[in-house]
Amino acid sequence: MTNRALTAWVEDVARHTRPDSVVWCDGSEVENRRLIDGMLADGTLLRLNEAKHPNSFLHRSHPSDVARTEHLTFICSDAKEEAGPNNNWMSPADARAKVWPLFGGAMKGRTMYVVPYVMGPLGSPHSKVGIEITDSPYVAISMRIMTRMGKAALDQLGDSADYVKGLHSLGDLSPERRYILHFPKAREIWSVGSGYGGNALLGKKCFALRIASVQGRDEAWMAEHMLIVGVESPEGETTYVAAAFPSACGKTNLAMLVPPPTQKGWKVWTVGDDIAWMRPGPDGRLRAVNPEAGFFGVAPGTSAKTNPNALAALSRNSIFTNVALTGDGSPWWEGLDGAVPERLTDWRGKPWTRGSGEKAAHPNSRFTAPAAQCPSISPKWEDPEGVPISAILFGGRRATTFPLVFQSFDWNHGVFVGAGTGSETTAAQSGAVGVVRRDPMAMLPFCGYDMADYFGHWLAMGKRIANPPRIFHVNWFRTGSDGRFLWPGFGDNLRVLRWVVERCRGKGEAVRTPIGWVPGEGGIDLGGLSMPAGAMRGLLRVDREEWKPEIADIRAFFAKFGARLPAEMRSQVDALERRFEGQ
Ligand code: GTP
Ligand code: SPV
Ligand code: MN
Repeated sequence: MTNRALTAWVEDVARHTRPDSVVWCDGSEVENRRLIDGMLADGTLLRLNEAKHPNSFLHRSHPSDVARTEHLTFICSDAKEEAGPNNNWMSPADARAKVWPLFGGAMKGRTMYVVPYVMGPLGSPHSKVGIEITDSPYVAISMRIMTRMGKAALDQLGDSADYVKGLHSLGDLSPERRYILHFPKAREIWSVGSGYGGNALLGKKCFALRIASVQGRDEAWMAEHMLIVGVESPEGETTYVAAAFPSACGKTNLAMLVPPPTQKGWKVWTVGDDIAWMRPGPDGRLRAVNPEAGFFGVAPGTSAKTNPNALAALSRNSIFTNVALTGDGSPWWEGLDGAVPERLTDWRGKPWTRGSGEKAAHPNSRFTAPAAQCPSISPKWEDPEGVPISAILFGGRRATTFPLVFQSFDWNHGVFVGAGTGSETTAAQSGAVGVVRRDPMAMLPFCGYDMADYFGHWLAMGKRIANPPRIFHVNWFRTGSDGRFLWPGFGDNLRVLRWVVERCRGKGEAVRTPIGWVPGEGGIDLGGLSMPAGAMRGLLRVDREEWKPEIADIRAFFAKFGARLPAEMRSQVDALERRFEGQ
């Protein structure tokens, strides 16, 4: 190691946090074994049934530490206005003064791991290096799955000072002393008091979205909460689609979609399931890479019926967090195939019986699995140039108002559609579940600066891309009067992707509505589906009465940004309202 600035920072942190020892992670198999053995010995990990789940482990996080905590997440830009009304803000000086003491002696009795990692394919012009210092071996082994971790990252970094510094300590795991801080100017992250997912695996939401969104703004690219898929037609033509849905709203599922048997010849290839880094390529198209190397996916609801590719991906070499455990040492969650076992150990480690009325797995329990193990992984998933994106989908969970799919009129209108997206909240963040909140581009919790400026960045990017992707909105979650989902979803979402692909190719039947282009009758292939009569009409309906309060809500949300909101966004709401009035 010849990177002096890096060693100096590590020494500085060690002097303050006082670990018993410091380990620089090389990412090797031997090192991984050693960390796992240590955690098996102290109970941080439990080995699963080796025959059924080779080299796989269960981790239970602290019961008060099971999801991202947005109210404890801060953007520490110099000025409050830079962070915007969408973020909590502390001045960098106040943040450092308040939180540095929490790291004081925090690693006493623990090992400090220095985890070098690359986000993006090794050596790709899209990729970036991060260093996470952590006292959690669970974080270290998770980073080995989720990123390109260890020696390769130090090699890529060399003596450069261009890396994102991440400092993480479990602290005492108290929510009272939990802070997730981002210093966009210093390209630095401090996280203390949590060992969970997006709070602790700093390469993911903290770097690849919050810090990277700022880098993207400064360097003319985009860091987005998006899956990336290739949709291959029977003729062998592959169209790449990126899609932004809020947390626990279907990205992993769409990324790994298995077409229904009636859709002969269609294939879907997984490039990424959570984050996309995108920049205009020399060919004038938007090129996207998946900065991650693994999936940190929602376990509940994952089954052979909904997502067989995820099940295959997590069949070995995987870590499970807060799932339930069967008598034979297998992971279990609500929605998994087969009969619900009579007895289980629940996510807290307590005995559970069927009929107890409680969930055995935490609703935000997750699997951590290597992307390379996914049967649908795209041959291009590590292409250093990225894949060319033809369509961007926005979406959310909406019981009403939003049709199954619609296409925007053009890029700027598409940006408005993304900016106006709302979704019912899920268990992926602490707080109430099922409440509609505006979640522009599924980035509300992840945009590292003022979202009004972020909308401006999107508008500006449209001008930089000679051949921009077409922009759509999808909603798999509209319900009928009985409260049930009208659309079968999952594999059948391919039918919607086909319409999207056709529209990108200048085909596909569509009807103009005030909100955009909606598939015409026969626009979506329903062959082999048995849907109740009228369901499709209900799914595609654009109802003026439903849209009135929606538009009012978008206006109220936009108003929070004051004069910073791009004028284009206001003209887009006005135009939408006028189109309804003109009906
Ligand atoms: P994060 O990892 O939190 O960013 O979430 P994600 O967007 O990857 O979410 P994921 O794909 O794991 O979806 C989680 C939830 O959405 C599960 O409860 C799924 O059952 C449900 N879901 C996904 N796709 C569909 C669909 O097409 N229809 C319906 N009804 N539910 C879906
Ligand atoms: C999300 O909440 O959007 C996730 C999980 O993908 S976490 O990594 O915890 O943010
Ligand atoms: Mn996510």
